[in-house]
Amino acid sequence: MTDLVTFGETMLRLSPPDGERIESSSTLEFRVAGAESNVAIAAHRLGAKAAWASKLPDSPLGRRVVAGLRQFGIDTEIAWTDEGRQGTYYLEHGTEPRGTNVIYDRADAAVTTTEPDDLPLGSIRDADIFYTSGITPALSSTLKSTVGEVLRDAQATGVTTAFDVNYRSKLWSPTEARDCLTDLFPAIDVLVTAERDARDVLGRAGDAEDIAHGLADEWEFETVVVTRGSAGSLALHDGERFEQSAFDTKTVDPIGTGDAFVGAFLACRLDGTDVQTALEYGSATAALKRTIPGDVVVVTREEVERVLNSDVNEISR
Ligand code: KDG
Repeated sequence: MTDLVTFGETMLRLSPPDGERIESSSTLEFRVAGAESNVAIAAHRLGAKAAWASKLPDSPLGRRVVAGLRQFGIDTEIAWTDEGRQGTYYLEHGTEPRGTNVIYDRADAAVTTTEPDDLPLGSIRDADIFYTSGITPALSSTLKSTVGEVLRDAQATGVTTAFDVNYRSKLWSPTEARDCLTDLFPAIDVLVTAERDARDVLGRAGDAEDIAHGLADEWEFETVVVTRGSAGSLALHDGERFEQSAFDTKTVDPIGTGDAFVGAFLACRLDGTDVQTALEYGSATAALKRTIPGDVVVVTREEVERVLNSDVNEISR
């Protein structure tokens, strides 16, 4: 049995060397990257048995995605298709004062046509946690309804459903996102949201604690986690409040920090670890992610524990 099954799109990430422009670089580094597979990998690195499910084109590009993920030890459950393409994104790393530039080339990707029957519903029903994020329903109207159906089915069969708002402004507007996500909320047990998304997309006001209480009261989530970047994180679980600061880190590549946090948090919850400790592992894993190029947190549990047991600064204390 798999502890955690995640579902979403994983793309090929192409990026010029640090400092170089996409327009002029003659080399592009090639990696695989997607929020939900990033979460599966982070959870696996912390000890969970994790699988990622999706629909991919039966082509060298689709097979490259699977090969790129399997090297990290997760299982993949794929609906292969001859229709649709492999989504790609281009990433130009930011150098002050030039910001990071993300260009998506993911329209008509094979994943956008995923119906519930394309997914491994048996594995999802057998899992302890099913996870997806707000990126997935943003990709197509088919995915909006598939995500809702699969979340409801998983929850009805006793699986804990976990979801990160993960708002991406290049995919949809805040209003479109809010309307879609609030339809999904009744089918979600564990909600993760960046404080910024809670304000700008979900229309919440107040501090992180007000946000967590407001969401938990309105939608009856079992757990709400509000992430606050360098200000740390706050969780409300069954009415009890937990807080954790962020760890100081040298940032080499920030992409995937939130996914590393969520994957580690879920891995801890899967093995029965309490919420406070799960936040600590999430925070340390997120800090380590920022030191690693690529979207994926390639660490061991021992390395995470070394951060937890060291005197690395917790920057918001
Ligand atoms: O959370 C990191 C993701 O944003 C990145 O891996 C790419 O999945 C991705 C997306 O849709 O932006």
